[in-house]
Amino acid sequence: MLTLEQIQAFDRDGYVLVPDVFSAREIEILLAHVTKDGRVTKHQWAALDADGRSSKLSLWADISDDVFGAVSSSPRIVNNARMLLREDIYHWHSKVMLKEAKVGGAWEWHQDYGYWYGDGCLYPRMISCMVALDPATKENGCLKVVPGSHLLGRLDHGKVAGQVGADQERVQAAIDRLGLKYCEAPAGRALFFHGNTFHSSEANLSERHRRAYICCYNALSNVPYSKNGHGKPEPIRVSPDDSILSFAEGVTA
Ligand SMILES: O=C(O)CCC(=O)C(=O)O
Repeated sequence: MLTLEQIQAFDRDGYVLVPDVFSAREIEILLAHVTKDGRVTKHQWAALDADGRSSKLSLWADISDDVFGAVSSSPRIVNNARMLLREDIYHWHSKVMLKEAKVGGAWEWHQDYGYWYGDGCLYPRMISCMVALDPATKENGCLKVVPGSHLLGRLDHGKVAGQVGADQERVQAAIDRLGLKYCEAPAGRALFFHGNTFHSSEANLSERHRRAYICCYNALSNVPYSKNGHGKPEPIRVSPDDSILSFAEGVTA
């Protein structure tokens, strides 16, 4: 459960980093499922960054019956996301960001709502939770955010190399005024960020992977008017708190 200070930080900054949301054992189990052939391989694709590097991810919109569904419906994420948006939410999509050592590409500056606006969501009542699966540092391309940028409204987005990015002149002006923050995180830490928070990450030229699990939610009051949205607009049945541990079979400590 988030503290009042953490909720106030999210309201002010558009993001909050929450330590130890998942234990070392839970992360070990999740990573074992990320690396074995299955859902992550099946849904994988890549988008080229401005330097031509490949930014890989694997994305799906259902809350599956596997360990990934257990994370996306975890009370530690869902109840906190409900609290931060002050309303009930549904699962939009979840993804594994596979920023591999030495080759993992960058993600250009954008707002998630810059993408999801195009799906027909009228309000930016959307939130993401990024869970570090590997320690995320400046060197291996941790997420960068512009504190307070969620209050600037939605910027125009357009093509930046093989990705969709925000108006770069405005992003730079916002960084000049508001600064930026590298969200370094040990494995198991979660970063909740608002749908309008500017964020990006640099390429991973280091020797260490930077993988992360991101689950995204939309307010139930904000179902897209189009038929293009992600996920099913229905309340989430949260999983039991120990449910990740129930997928430990075959994962050696
Ligand atoms: O994984 C990253 O570094 C970027 C993730 C991101 O920007 C997103 O999912 O919207």
